Amino acid sequence: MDEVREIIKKGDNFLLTTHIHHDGDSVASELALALTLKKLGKRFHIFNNDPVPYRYKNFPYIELATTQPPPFDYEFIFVLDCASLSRTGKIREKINFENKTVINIDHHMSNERFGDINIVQPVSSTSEIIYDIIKDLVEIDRDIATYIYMGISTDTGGFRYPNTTSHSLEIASLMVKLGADPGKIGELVWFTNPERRIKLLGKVLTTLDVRDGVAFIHVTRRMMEELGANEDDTEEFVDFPLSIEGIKVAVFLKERDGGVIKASLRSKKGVNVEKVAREFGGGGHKNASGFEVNGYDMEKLKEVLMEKICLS
Ligand SMILES: [Mn+2]
Repeated sequence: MDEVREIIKKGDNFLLTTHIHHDGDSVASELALALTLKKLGKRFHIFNNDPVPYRYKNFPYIELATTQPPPFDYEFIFVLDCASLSRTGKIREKINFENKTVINIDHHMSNERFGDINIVQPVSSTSEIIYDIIKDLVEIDRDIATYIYMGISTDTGGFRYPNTTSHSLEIASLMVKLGADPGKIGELVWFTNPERRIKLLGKVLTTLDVRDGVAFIHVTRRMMEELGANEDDTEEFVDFPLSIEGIKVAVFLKERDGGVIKASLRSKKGVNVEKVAREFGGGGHKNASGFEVNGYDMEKLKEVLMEKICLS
């Protein structure tokens, strides 16, 4: 960590990126680091595969998270909240890694340690690690505090998931003291849904299929097209099947273009779904993982998953 702090102090050209299909923590860790670099008067640029999802659109300085290549040459590349370089999507092909120092900061234990410097810790969120890095570098203002709080609160499902620790809560508390507003952040993230999202949720919940402690839901391209919805609109849908009493694993299958199915897995009661995702070339955490496959229909994939999910 000291090494990264030295780089931030001494360096001047930083490129920041994160994983495809952002979530709160990926946006928050990028912006918290970017606003720190801004305070220090450094040159930086955020270059992402995807635009920022609607639910983060009213956060401060969110326009800094671009899908445009950097306008200057950079020396250091921060890859945040990203277990492998392929998870950056097209960014991996669009940026020049030659003679650059790659700094990999993540909390996924499946992380491939692809950086020149790797900071991989089993904490709630990448935002939590970013806090530990920047806390002595700058005075944390309200905007930075807002992002750190948002990243921790989204990756812990509003401080409800087992990855919530006293350290995450301590940082969250400190961020509130420094100006983060839990009610306002909660409203922006969880109570600013577009109508189409709730209509889509209604359709998706009709697909609920419970088999021996495993609950499946799915969404098809057609269901999304009918409502003008996109995949961002399905974020956290998987929490609904997981909320059923007695369910140990919830699986959300999303049909993507070209016959690809994206699977999101969540578990309770100590069941390890990271192992299952890894068998399909994916990854994540013990309680939350995901993967993509080609060549399966929903039914076949459910059957194969039932075999692989070991409810010990
Ligand atoms: Mn994360």
